Amino acid sequence: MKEMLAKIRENAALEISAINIDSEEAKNLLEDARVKYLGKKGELTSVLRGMGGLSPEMRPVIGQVSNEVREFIEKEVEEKKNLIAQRETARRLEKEVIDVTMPGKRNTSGRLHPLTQVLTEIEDIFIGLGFEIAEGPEVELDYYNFEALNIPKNHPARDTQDTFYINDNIVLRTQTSPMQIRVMEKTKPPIRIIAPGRVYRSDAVDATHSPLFHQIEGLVIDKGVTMADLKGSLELFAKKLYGEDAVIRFRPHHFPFTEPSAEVDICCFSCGGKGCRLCKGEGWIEILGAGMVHPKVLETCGVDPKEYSGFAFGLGLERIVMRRFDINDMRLLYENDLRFLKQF
Ligand code: 2NL
Repeated sequence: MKEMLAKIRENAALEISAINIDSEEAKNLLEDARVKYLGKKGELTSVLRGMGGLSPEMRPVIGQVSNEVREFIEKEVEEKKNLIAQRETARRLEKEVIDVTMPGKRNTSGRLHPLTQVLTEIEDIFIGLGFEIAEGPEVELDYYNFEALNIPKNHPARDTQDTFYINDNIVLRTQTSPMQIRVMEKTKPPIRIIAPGRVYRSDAVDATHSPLFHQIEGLVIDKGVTMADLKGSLELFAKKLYGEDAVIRFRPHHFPFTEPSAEVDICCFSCGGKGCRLCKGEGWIEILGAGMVHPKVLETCGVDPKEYSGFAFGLGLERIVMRRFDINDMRLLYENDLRFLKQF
């Protein structure tokens, strides 16, 4: 039995020392060896099982030898384990060496889309005037998009040529006014809001048209609001957006939801009114439509026109952005080509 134990000791020592600590499997091989010699079903255990047949004098002797062999193998395993761990650490450190002379990775920062830049600027101007921002559904009831705005059934805007219909009662909103109607319905004046967002028209895509574009509408309702408040507010807005020298004019116009209505032009900031390519020789550039909210619209929304009056306006974001950055094709604003967007 002593010889068997000596053989186990020798084999274990050989097997463990033969494990190549550089190899990927070193850890597994070592564990296999440990189980093979020291495990519950291992060689040492099976020798000890045979001790029943020994004479009482021999038992303690063999017991002691087998303990020594066990301790020896355990020590071998432990030492090999440490070697493998050391080697692993060394390998990792080698791999993770940082070459401080290498050029660094540049952190490129993004930026806001030109539409978002100008929208934020416009929102800030109106927030400064005490307006709140109202946002709402892009899929709207025909009622909010047309009916409540005094747009009659035969109005060209209601044609399927111009409007995307989901069904007879539901459309993709063609302006953000439906949001203003919703606010008027449930808010007691005074009301001061702007309603920015996506709107939809059934237009073919070209350099100046897109079936999806952005509009910002404003609405003010209070006691004693007049056309003078409308003019003053829009003049201030124009000066904030285009600079203190900005000059605007009001031209009579017609909208079903305002009375009186006007279109508002800014004196061409490129030629100063003489006429140039930007203003197409006109000297003036149209920037928005506006007017005093039609009494019928107020009534429909539960606001008493004898007690309250208000003004409203609407402007197209794309046109303002295109003129601001001299962009000649609207499609560029939606294609998300970074080579284009990086310029702004
Ligand atoms: C334009 C003209 C305008 C309005 C929008 C409005 C909204 C309500 C009541 C009355 Cl709830 N009016 N909005 C008023 C005048 C003009 O937009 O040319 N937009 C691009």
